Amino acid sequence: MKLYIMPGACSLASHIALREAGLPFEIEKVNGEKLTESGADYRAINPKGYVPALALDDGEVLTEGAAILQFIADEAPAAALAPANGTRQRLRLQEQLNFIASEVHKTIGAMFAKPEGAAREAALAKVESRLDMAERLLADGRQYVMGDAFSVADGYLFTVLNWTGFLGLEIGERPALKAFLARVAERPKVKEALAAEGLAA
Ligand SMILES: N[C@@H](CCC(=O)N[C@@H](CS)C(=O)NCC(=O)O)C(=O)O
Repeated sequence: MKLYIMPGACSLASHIALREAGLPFEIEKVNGEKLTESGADYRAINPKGYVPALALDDGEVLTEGAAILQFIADEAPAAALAPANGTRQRLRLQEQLNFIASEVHKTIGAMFAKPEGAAREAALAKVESRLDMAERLLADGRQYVMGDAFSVADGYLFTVLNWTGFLGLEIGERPALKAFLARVAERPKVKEALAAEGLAA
C-alpha cells in the first residue's frame, strides 16, 4: 500500500492509523504543484487532486479520509482501531468520523485561507462552536472519541485540532480537548508519524 500525503495535512490521520495498525506501507509526498516526490502527476493517480489517497496492492486507489481510515482498521482487526462492521458502535464511529470531517476539519481548515474582516469573524465563530462540540463530546471523562479505547477517529481529531497551533488559534478553556491532545501526542505511533512528516506535536 502507498499513502499519498502532504506533511501535516489531514493525510496525517491515515498515516497514524497505518502505524497504529502495524500494516506495511509506503509514503509518498505530494507538493503544491500536484507532483509526487517521484515526479508523477498526482492528478493521474487521484483525479480529485487532494490528499489523502491510498493506493492498494491490487491497483485500486481509495480516497476520502473517513473511508481510508475504516479500510485500514478493517485490514488489521487485531489492532482494534474500529468497532466491527454492522454493529451499532461502527455506526457511532462513522457518526464521529463524519462530524470530524465535515464540522471540525473543514471549519478549522477554512482558516488557512486567511479570511479577513467579517468573514474572519464568522469563520472564527464557527471554529469556536465546533471546538465546543468536541469539548462536550470528551467532557464526560472518556479518554478517546469512542470511549476508553483509541480508534481511527482519534488520529483524525488530533490531526485537525493540531492545526490550531499552526494557525495561532487558541484551544482556550477546554480542558478535555487539551488533555485529549496531550494523550494522543504521547502515543508512540503518533510520535513516529509526526517525526516521519517532519513535525512536532
Ligand atoms: N474530502 C476529503 C478532503 C481532503 C482534504 O481537505 N485535503 C486537503 C489537505 S487536509 C488537501 O489536499 N488540500 C489541497 C487541495 O485541495 O488541493 C477527505 O475527507 O479526505
